[in-house]
Amino acid sequence: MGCSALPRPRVLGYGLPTLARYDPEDTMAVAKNKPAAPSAPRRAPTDKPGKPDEVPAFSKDDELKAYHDMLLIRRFEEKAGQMYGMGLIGGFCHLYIGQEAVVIGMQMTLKPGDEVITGYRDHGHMLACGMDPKGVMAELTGRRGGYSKGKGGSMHMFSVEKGFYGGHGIVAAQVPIGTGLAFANRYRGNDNVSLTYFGDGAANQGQVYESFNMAELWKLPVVYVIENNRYAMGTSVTRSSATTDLSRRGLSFNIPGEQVDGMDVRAVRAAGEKTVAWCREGRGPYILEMLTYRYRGHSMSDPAKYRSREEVQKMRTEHDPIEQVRTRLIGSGMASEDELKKIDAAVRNLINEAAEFATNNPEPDPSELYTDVLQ
Ligand SMILES: Cc1ncc(C[n+]2csc(CCOP(=O)(O)OP(=O)(O)O)c2C)c(N)n1
Ligand SMILES: [Mg+2]
Repeated sequence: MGCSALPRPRVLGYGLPTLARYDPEDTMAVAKNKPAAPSAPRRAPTDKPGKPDEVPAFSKDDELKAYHDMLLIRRFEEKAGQMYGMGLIGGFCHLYIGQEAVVIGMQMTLKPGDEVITGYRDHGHMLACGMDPKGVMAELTGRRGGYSKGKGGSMHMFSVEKGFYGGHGIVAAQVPIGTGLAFANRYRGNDNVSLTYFGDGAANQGQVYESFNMAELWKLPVVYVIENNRYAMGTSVTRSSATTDLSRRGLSFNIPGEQVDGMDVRAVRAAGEKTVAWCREGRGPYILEMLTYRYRGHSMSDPAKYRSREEVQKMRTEHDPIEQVRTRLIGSGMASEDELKKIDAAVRNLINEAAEFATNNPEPDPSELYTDVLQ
C-alpha cells in the first residue's frame, strides 16, 4: 500500500488545511484493515542482546562503510573530549562513544528527504547525516564557522539541508517535534520518514505518550528510536522505570515495538529497514528500542560513580560496535590490516583538520549577539 492510498487531510476553502478535516470513515477503514506488525523475535533485556547468527550478513562494502562511519564518530568524540579537557570547548558536551552502531545502522536505511531529530547527545547523529565535522567541531568551540555561527554549542545545531533537525537540550522535547515532522510528511503526501531518537530516561516523559497517541491515531511515518544506554545521568533504568522493556511502551496505543542489539550495526540496519519500510507504506509509527551503552560519563563533568569500571570494561571488550566489524572484516579475509589502517589514517586526518579549523576559526563578531534572536 503506497502513501497515496492513505486518508489525507482535506484543504478548506481558505486554503487552510486542518486536522479536523480528516475523514473519520477513512481513518476507521485504515484501523479496520490494520496489518499485523512484522513478526520479530522478542528478546529479554540483557547485556548480551541478540545472537550473531540471527543477524543478516553485510557485504564487504557495507562492512567497510559501517567501519568508516562509526570510526569517524568515535574519533570525533575522542577529539572533542580532548579539546574540552584543554578548555577549548565550554558548556555542556555529551559524548556518544559506544553508541555509534545505532545511528550508523539506522542511517543506512534512509533516503534524501527523511528526517532525523534527537536530544543533546547529538554529534554522532549529525555526522551520520553527513554534516561536516569542521562545522560541528567549530560549533563546539564557539567559532563563527560552526553550524550555528558559534552561538549554539554542542546541543544546538541544525542542518535542514542534511535532514538534521537538532540538537535539543530539554529531555524528550524532540519527541513531539519529530512527530510533527512526520505529520508534515503525511500531510504533504510524500513518503519521507522521521527518525525520532530519545533516551531511556526520556522514555518516562509525559509528552512522549501524547506523541505516541497522535502518531498512531493519524498513522504518522515516524520511527521512535529509543537509545537505551541503561542510564539517565546517574540513574539506571532499573531504578527509574516501572517497566524496563521500553519496546513495549507503545502497546496501549497499538504501536508495535521491538528490542534490537544496538551494539551490532547489522542488527540495527535490519530492524531499521523493516520499520522504515513499514512507515513509508503508511502503516503508522514503530518503536525500536536499541540496547546500547555509553562508555563515557553522562557529560564531560560526570565522574560516573554510579557504575563499576568492570561493567564498562565488559561492554568495551565484548560488545564494542567498531571492533565487531573490524574482527569480521579481518576474520573473513574481506579486508587486510593494511586496508583498515588506511581508513583509520584517513579518518584521523579528517578529524585533525576539523580540530585545526575549530581552533583557528575566529569567534563570532560581537554584533552577532543581536542576530538570530527574537526581539
Ligand atoms: C525536562 C528536563 N528534565 C531534566 C533535564 C536534565 N537532564 C539532562 S539529561 C537527563 C537524562 C536523560 O537521560 P536519557 O534520556 O537516558 O538520555 P542519555 O543521556 O542517556 O542519552 C536529564 C534528567 C533536562 N535537560 N530536561
Ligand atoms: Mg540513557
